[in-house]
Order: sequence, then C-alpha cells, then structure tokens
Amino acid sequence: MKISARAGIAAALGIALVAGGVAAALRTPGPATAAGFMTDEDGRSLVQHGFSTASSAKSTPDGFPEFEEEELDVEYSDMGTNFVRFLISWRSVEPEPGQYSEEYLDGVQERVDWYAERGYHVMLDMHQDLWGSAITPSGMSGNGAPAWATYLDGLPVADHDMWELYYLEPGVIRAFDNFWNTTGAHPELAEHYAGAWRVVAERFADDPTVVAYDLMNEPYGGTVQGPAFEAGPLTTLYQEVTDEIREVDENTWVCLEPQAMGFNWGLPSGLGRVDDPREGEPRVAFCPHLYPLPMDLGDGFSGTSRELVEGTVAAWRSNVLRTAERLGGVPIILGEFGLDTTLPGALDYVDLVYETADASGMGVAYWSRDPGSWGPYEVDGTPRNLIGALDRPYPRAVAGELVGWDSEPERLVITVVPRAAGAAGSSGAAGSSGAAQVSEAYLPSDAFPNGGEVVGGEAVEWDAATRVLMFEIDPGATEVVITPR
Ligand code: MNI
Repeated sequence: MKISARAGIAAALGIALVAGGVAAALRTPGPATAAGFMTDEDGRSLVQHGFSTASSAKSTPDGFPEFEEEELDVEYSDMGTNFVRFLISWRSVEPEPGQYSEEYLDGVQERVDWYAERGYHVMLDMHQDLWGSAITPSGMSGNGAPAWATYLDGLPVADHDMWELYYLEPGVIRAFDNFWNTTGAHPELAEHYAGAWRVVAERFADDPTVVAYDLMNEPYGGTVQGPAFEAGPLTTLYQEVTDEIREVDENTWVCLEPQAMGFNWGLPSGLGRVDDPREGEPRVAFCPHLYPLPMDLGDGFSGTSRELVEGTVAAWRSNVLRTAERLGGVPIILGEFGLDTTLPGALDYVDLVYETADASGMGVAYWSRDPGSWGPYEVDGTPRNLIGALDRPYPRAVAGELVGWDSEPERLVITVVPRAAGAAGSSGAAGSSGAAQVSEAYLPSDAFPNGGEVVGGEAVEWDAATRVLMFEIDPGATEVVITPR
C-alpha cells in the first residue's frame, strides 16, 4: 500500500495520541464490565456473536449485500453465530426526497426473515462512509447518503489510494457541514435522515428479530471534530432520531456510535447522553468500532505493531466502558473490528479482541461477512483461517445477571451475580414458566462433540444439530464452568 507524506504525519500524530490515551487509561481505571445487556422476552441477558453483512451492500445498485440465504446456513454451521449487523442505507430508503422505497424495505424484510427462521437477532446499520457515492463523478468512493442530499458547494474532491484520505477533501467536509447544519444552509437534511429512520422503524417495530438500530455508521463531523462534534451536533441528531423512532417503535434498541476518527484508535469520546422517551427502562446501547492505527497502516500483530495494538485495545476498552457508563450504564456491542488475516499474528489479534469483549460483557460483530482476505471464506467459498478463531464457545442467553465470560477452546466460564434460592431465575420459581430460567451456550463441534458438563449449574438439554446446550444456574453460584463431556 502506498502511503503519502500526509498520511505518514497523520499516523505519527495518531500514535502519539494513542500512546497518550493509554497513559490516561492506566491512570484512571473505569468500570470493569458493561452495566447492562439487551434482554429477550423472558428477561434473559443476550450475547451477540456475528458479522457485519456486508460491505458489498455499499455499492450494489439495489443496496443489498451479495449474500444468499444458503450462506447463512454455512455461517451457522461453521461458527454458530446468532446475530447480524445488517447494512442498510439512506440512499436506498429515501431515493428521492420524501419518497421512500417500499420495494427496498420488502427486500430488507425478506433478509431479516432468513435470520428470523434461524433464531438470529438483527441490528440494522444505517451505513455511510465518506458521506455518499455522489462525492465524486465516478460514484466509486463514498456510500450511504443519497445524491440529492449531497451538497459539495462546488468544492473539490481529489482522488486517493487510501480511502480514509477522502475525509480530508474540502468537498466531503462541506457535505458533512451541510448535514450537521454547521453551514446554516441545510436544516432539512437531518430532518430527512430522522424521517428515513422513522420509516424503517415503522416497518420493523413489531418484528422481534430486529432488536436494534445502529443510528449512523462511523459519524464524521466535517469542520467540527472531537468532543465538540460528539457532545454537540452528533448527540443532538441522535436525540432527534431517537424521538422520531419512538413515535412509531417503543421496543427496538437504538445503538449509538461515537465519532470514528480517534475513538477507533483508542481515544476517548465526548458523546452525550440521549434520553429515551419510551415508557419503562431506556433502550439505548453503545456500538463502538475498533481499528488500531498501526493496523490501518497495513501492519499485522507482530513486532512493534503488536505492542502498540495491545496498548490501543486496553485504552479502547476502558474508554468504551467509561462512555457506556456515562450514557446510562448501557449495553455494549462492538459493532466492527476486523483485519486482513493473512497478516502475521492476525488470529492472535482476533483472540485478544474476543477475550477483551468477553471479559467486559460486549457483543461482537466482526467486519465483515464479505469473502476475501478479511473474511471467513474465499470468493469461491473455501473456508479461511478466520473461522477457527471465530468458532468459539459463548453464552447466547443467560437467565440472571450476567457479568462477563471467558472462552477458551475447551472451557467456557460464565460469571454471574449470584441469586438467592427461589428468586427469579431459579428453576421451579412459583408462578413462572420453566423456559424462562434456562440459559443457553453455543459449543463448537471440534472441542465439544458430545456437549458439555456443567459445574455451578445443571445441563438440561443438548441439541447436537445446533450445538446449543441448555442449562440452569445453581442458586448462589458466581460462576458456571462448561467443559466437554
Ligand atoms: O478506520 C476507519 C476510519 C479511519 C479514519 C476515519 N476518518 C479519517 C474520519 C474514519 C474511519 N474505519 C474502519 C472501517 N470502517 C468501514 C465500515 O464502517 C470499513 O470499511 C473500514 O475498514
């Protein structure tokens, strides 16, 4: 990969900033784990394991990923996923101002149903990178926003080899400044964006498979950057979109991303709290991304890069937990991390990220489900090395108060807040159905061919076809340990 002098300087600056972030993280230890989880109808804590599906949706004319139903069966059988961060786009929902595409929403529904039939949950991700495809005449660079919402005001957008550098182009910065109304010229754009979300929420409000809306992929502030952007226009937009969604949908979680630049590298966020107008407990979550800077620059996880990346992951974790606490003790889903797994040490990095997410109580969506060097399969469908790293034991649903878990190839340790005998979550509690007290863990076939032995609880049922173990947790237990039987 060719790296320009400007990128080199940006990189050096970034590394200095990240090093500063690490020092800050070590000085002020924050919360150790997420304070909340999304829950199912029975109140069980849900853990998400899956992919962002898929990058190909950014550029297909119909806005759908190049992904077929059969591929979902293959994915389940290879990795036991239960979740997808499914890419949708503003350009597809609202192709002309105020005109919404029912045909597109039908297509999204059709795909959501594939997941529903297999017991998955879906988070719809309103994706954008570099604003939209209308930033250049070729349409080859950005994605997300419709052409009619793209106001470059005559400013140039030069071509680059490294895609991130388009973010520094005057025309792209202006497109964002118009959206956030920093220019004062286009207050209608954010209203349209919230309106597009309302239409999506109207469609999926009563669909139990769609559990969350990721309100904006990798937000970028144009000329307003960092905490000024996050605490200002970004928090304001999230509040407006949340209010609009709640007019039609009281149930689905809204998931907030921080500014991508900086946070993805381990720096803190200035995102403000969003109030959920729904009745009852708020359903707001935090969906950050993780892309350590040395890896953006094409390094693997070895040598000097390995130490910088380890420092980044530690700083990122503490900033994620601190931000989630500030947002109200909200659930966390790592919405994107990923890398070219042909790089040295790549699978060790994947392990490190899962260990970090597991110990902190975060769901994970790997970037991405596309074939090729970052993905689980080659273009011809041949399985890649990533599969072994992603096919790990994990708790899918836990009855009771989940804290975190530790997943080794032949051992899954689930940490919970102990409950008293007879309290909600115990088997045979008066007046509640048996099903609500059962927890579920996914156990890979290689290490757990016959299911699992449970210490700190009791195995109830092993489904050899789905490789899901149902189990109950003993009253008073702080830990459930599952090993192969
Ligand atoms: O790493 C980034 C990223 C770097 C820099 C910037 N700015 C300069 C604003 C923004 C974002 N993004 C990583 C991944 N995110 C997209 C999809 O959301 C993936 O294609 C990237 O690999």
